[in-house]
Amino acid sequence: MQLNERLFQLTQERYGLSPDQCGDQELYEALLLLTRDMALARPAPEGGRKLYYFSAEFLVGKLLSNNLLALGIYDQVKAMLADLGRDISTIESLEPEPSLGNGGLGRLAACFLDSIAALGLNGDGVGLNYHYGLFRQQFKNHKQTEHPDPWLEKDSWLVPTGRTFTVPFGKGEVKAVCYDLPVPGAGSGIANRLHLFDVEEPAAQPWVGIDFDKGDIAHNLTSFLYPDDSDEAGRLLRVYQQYFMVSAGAQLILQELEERGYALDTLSDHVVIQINDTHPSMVIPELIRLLTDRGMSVNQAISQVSRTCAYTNHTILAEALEKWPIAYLETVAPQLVPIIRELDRRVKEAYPDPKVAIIDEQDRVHMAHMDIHYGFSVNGVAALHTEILKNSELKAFYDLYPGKFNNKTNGVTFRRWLEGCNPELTALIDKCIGKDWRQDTRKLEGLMAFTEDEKVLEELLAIKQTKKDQLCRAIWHRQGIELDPKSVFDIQIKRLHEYKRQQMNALYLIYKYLEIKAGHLPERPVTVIFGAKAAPAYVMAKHIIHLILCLRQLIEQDPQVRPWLRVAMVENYNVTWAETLIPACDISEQISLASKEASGTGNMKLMANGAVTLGTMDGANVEIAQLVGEENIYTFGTSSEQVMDLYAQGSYRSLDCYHRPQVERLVDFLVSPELLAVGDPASLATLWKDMKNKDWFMALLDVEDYIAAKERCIHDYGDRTAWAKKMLVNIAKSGYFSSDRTIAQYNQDIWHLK
Ligand code: 26Q
Repeated sequence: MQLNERLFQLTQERYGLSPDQCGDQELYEALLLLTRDMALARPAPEGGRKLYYFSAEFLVGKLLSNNLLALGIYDQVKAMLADLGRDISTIESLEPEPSLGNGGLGRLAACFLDSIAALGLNGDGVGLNYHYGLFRQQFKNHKQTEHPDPWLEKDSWLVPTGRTFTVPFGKGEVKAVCYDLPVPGAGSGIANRLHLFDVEEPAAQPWVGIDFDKGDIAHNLTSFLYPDDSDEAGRLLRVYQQYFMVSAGAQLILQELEERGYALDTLSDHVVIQINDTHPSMVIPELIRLLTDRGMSVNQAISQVSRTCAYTNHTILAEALEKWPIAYLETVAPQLVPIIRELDRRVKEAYPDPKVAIIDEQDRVHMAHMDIHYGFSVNGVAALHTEILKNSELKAFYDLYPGKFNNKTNGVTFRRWLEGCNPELTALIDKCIGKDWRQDTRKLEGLMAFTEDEKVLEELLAIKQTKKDQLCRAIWHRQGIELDPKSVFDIQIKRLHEYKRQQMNALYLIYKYLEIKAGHLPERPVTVIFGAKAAPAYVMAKHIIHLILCLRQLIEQDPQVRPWLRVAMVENYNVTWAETLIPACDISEQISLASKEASGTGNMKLMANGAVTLGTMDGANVEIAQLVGEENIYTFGTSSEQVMDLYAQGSYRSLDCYHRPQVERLVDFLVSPELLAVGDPASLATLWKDMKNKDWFMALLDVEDYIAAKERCIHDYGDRTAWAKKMLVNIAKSGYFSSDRTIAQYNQDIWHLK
């Protein structure tokens, strides 16, 4: 059936209207169903081993245009809508964004599903269907407030599968219901699935302060995505969620194994499980439990599971490494405790070093340790990160199992992060080098032939201007903030965390403000744009948001400063915002304290859209620098080795840095009369004291170097041809960071799917 016939049929059935009589909302709903059914009708990949990608987060973003592109019908649908006098982007804007993730790790899982399907590989996602995704952020009185985000609508991408599993908790059973979201692969003709588990009867009115008796869990388990990567509250709920996800997921795996006609003792020949950070680590003891329940010996079950599970580490921040008190597990899943104790006993027998124990002296279970001992692969997410794991954080394990450790530098899907969000740039690339780069993004290197082509460089600058104009309109439309599209756009978009050092960027704003007030006008106007959510309980992160919003007001209300320096913070930064911000960026801020950012993936998306990186030698920035060469990136700051030495020796003294004359005046501005007049004195004073006396992530150590590098960057922007060349080199070299490459490497080295 033709697409327009199918659309006609759908709108008739649902609303008794023809498409041209429909409103935008009806058209959106009909298109959603049309697209979903086409994706569902695609076959699964054939045979071979099957991957299950277990993740507590899948930050998929809006799916309509993504899926239309994957199905190869985007242009057709766009034209069909145009014939009806409708604009596809208006229709797309009606889709709610499923915010089933916090940040990098969740978005990576979504890019991976996209690439697995595009490569035609047999791999499904396993996660949870949170009814409220990450909170919606608002700003009130220059402070973040959090609001529930009920993203689920009657019609959505999720389809009921009829599959249910019983999950046994300490306080009784809860039924897990499996919903599937189809994941069509671009160019591969197949579709995989994202399996999202839910409780049978979700609470209509979710409880916020949950008391963990059985009734609450049965109704509230999937109510909220745990929005926190910092605090201790809600930890027990987190463990319930994790066990629910892995138990249902493990049962699904064994059911599918049986359906495919394979015996249990061939599990590792037919299945591989990738554990996305430690949130799904309980899948190891759970699978051992399920296998032994089905009659397998303990030894054989351990051996099968150990050859099936592989673990990815995403962080070395101590506070993010999960260690659950065994008492929590006794409450949530007592049946796992003897299994974990046995796994720990075997480890202690073989390796007496307490550093590698699963259960420590304080009776806490180290999830990562379990993954490393009882998985066959351990990978970091960028070259530097993996080296740090091997030589420092996980050295004791690397000494035991050197063969298990491997690097898989992250990547992003260029279908969403270039073709989808930047059709203008895509068209220019196609015009220069043809369309083959879609299949192999390393072919973008072909753009290197155009670095002296003035016409191409001019077109590139014009496209950047178009995207900046579009961003200005979006910020005006959504927040009533007017920006100067001709200024330099300096953008920092990522979760708010002290190690990412948004506070150092704020110190730059203070520097610039004071310079302008002193009559030293900059060479050109600069706009600094932030997008960031702070975990609700992460107090210092909220103080930093407050500081940025106060600086914005101060600068905005000053007619002397405003023409030269503008600040904006987008409200509720999410995937959809990123799609507008990334193509419009001139300077990409990647300024984490070296050694702390495992990889970063925003850095890759920004580079592919022609932004020039201003960054530390951290995470994947190191690989970006290697690829583009020093003329095409601005690096600064203390090296990761030096930073790790400072921590090891406990020798960083923020006060010493504070007393440098240039630094002191910037930090003290936090408690200046000007700023206190617009902000909350207590909040500003707390941040001031912390920066001066603690500064755990060493913003003051690098701030002078940072300011100098940023000033160089803004100066160099003035030579438009030279800058356009830097942009083009960045785009040309970005192909390495496609998640298609990352996934091909996972498959080659770890999964062996086909
Ligand atoms: C841990 C314990 C208790 C509660 C929550 C958590 C928790 C939740 C989320 C710990 C970590 C996260 C998220 C981590 C994350 O997003 N890491 C990022 O992963 C990206 C993909 O690999 C990297 O690019 C980033 O560098 C890394 O910060």
